[in-house]
Amino acid sequence: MAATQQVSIECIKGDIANQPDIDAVVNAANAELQIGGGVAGALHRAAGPGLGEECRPLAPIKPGQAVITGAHNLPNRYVIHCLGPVYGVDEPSDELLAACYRNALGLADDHELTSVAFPSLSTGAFGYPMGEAARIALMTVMNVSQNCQHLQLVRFVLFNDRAAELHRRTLETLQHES
Ligand code: AR6
Repeated sequence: MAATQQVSIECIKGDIANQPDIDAVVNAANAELQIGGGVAGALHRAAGPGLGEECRPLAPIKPGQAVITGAHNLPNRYVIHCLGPVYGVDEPSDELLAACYRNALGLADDHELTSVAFPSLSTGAFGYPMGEAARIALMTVMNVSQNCQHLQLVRFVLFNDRAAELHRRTLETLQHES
């Protein structure tokens, strides 16, 4: 078996639709994989209508699931669409949220991708408290990425300074705990 390599995890403030140095960006999708608000709005608008068309036969997906498509007019190679849990509705929310990150990284590694950018899944319209979501997201990425053969960089792209700082502090805490 090939040796796995150390994966860098970074947390930045930015727009998930504008990450040109990244192989695959992750969409906080709806079950129908069509344009929505927040991340799904930003990515589908930037990608153009071809993304919705490619998604149609892949839908619907279930909470925790991930599917991969081309990136159309986005400056990336792929989009990985994840349906996060609606907080307090899709249970167990923590396991379903972790499954999103695990399944997305599995698809990225299957496609031999070296870099993936995630938004903070489920923390907008789906109501997941960001502190809890950040811990689950970062812990899952730290664990799963150890078993990826190709991955070198995972970037969390957060919409404001407060969210970016929260993710950086959570990452530091988890790295000290491990
Ligand atoms: N770049 C990075 N982060 C963003 C961006 C952006 N361009 N836009 C919003 N965020 P959400 P969810 C942040 O609602 O909770 C959609 O309508 C945002 O501040 O996009 O998984 C879909 O159609 C928040 O912290 O995703 C679904 O129905 C986080 O990204 C539903 O909402 C996720 O917010 C999915 O809800």
